[in-house]
Amino acid sequence: MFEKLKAAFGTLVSAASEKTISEADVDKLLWDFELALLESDVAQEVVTGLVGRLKGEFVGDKVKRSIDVKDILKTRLAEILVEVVKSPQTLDVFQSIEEKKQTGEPFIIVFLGINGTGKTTTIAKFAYALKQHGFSIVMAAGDTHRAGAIEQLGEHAARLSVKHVAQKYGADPAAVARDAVLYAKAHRIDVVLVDTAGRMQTSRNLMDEMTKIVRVTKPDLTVFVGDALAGNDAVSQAKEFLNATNFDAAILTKADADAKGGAALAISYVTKKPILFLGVGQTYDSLAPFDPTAFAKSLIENASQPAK
Ligand SMILES: Nc1nc2c(ncn2[C@@H]2O[C@H](COP(=O)(O)OP(=O)(O)O)[C@@H](O)[C@H]2O)c(=O)[nH]1
Ligand SMILES: [Mg+2]
Repeated sequence: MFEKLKAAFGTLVSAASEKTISEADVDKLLWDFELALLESDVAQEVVTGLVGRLKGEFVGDKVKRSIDVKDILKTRLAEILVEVVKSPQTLDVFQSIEEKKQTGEPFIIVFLGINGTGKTTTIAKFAYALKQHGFSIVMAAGDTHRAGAIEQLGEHAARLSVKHVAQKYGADPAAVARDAVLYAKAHRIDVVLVDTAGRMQTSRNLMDEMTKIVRVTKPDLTVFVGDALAGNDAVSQAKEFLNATNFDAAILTKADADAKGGAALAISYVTKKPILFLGVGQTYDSLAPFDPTAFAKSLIENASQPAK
C-alpha cells in the first residue's frame, strides 16, 4: 500500500517536473539566434536547414523542467555548426603535393570563380606559400578573356620569380593550361597553378569553359574561390560551380573585411567541401589556414552577443 502510494506520488512529481519540447519552443528559443545568423550573412536556406535539424532532434523530447531548453539547443547548435564547417574530407594540400612529387608528376590545381573574387591574387599568395614549402611552380594564364588578366598574373610571377605560361587573349584556356602542364613535366616542376576567367565576353557559357578546362587538365585539385563579402551571391556561385565542376575545395577571400563569417558557413553547408584557406589581405603572406572549430566557436559567440 505504502509502496503504491509512493509510486503514484513519484509519477505525479515527474509529470510536474518534466515537459515536452514543442516546435513552438524551438522556434521561440532560436528566434534570436536565427536573427543573429542572418545578420552574420548566413544564407536563409542554411539557417532554415539548421533550425529544421534541431527541431528534428528535439521536438517531442521530454526534459526536466529545471533544465534550460535554450542552453541545450544552443549547445547542440554549436556542435552542428562545427560538423558543418568541419568537412568530412579534410585536406592537407601541402601533404598531397608532396605525395604527388614523389611520383615525379606535377600537381595541378585549377582555380575557379567569378571575376573579382580574388582568383589571381590567391594564386600569387598560394605560389608564395608553396615556395616557402620548397616547391617549384608554374602559373598558367588561363584567363584569356579579361583585359589585363594575362599581364596581372605575369607580374605576380615575375615578382615571385616563378615560371609563367601564357598565350594571346582569346586563346583556349584549356590549351594554355595544357602547355603549362607539359612545361612542368619537361622541367620537373612540382605544381601547376591554373588561373581562369570569371566571365565570358562571348556568348559561350562560363560553366562550359570551366568544365572543359577541368576535363582537359585533369587537375589533382579544383578550388572554388569565393568572396566572403558577397554573402548569398557567393553561395549561389558556389552551387553553380559545384554543379559544373564538382570542385574539391574552397578558398574564401576578403575575410579581413568580413568579421561575420556567414559565407564560410553557408558555402560549407551547401557544398560539403572543405575550406582550405581564408584570404585575409592583399599581401602575399595573407593566406590563412581555415580552422573550422575555432571558426564555429567564434560564430556562436558573435551570435550569442546581445544585439546592440
Ligand atoms: N582585402 C582583400 N582583398 C583581396 C583579397 N583577395 C583579393 N583581393 C582583392 O580583390 C581584387 C580582385 O582580385 P583578383 O585576384 O584580380 O580577382 P579575380 O578576378 O578573381 O582574379 C583585387 O583588388 C585584390 O587585391 C583578400 O583576401 N583581401
Ligand atoms: Mg583574375
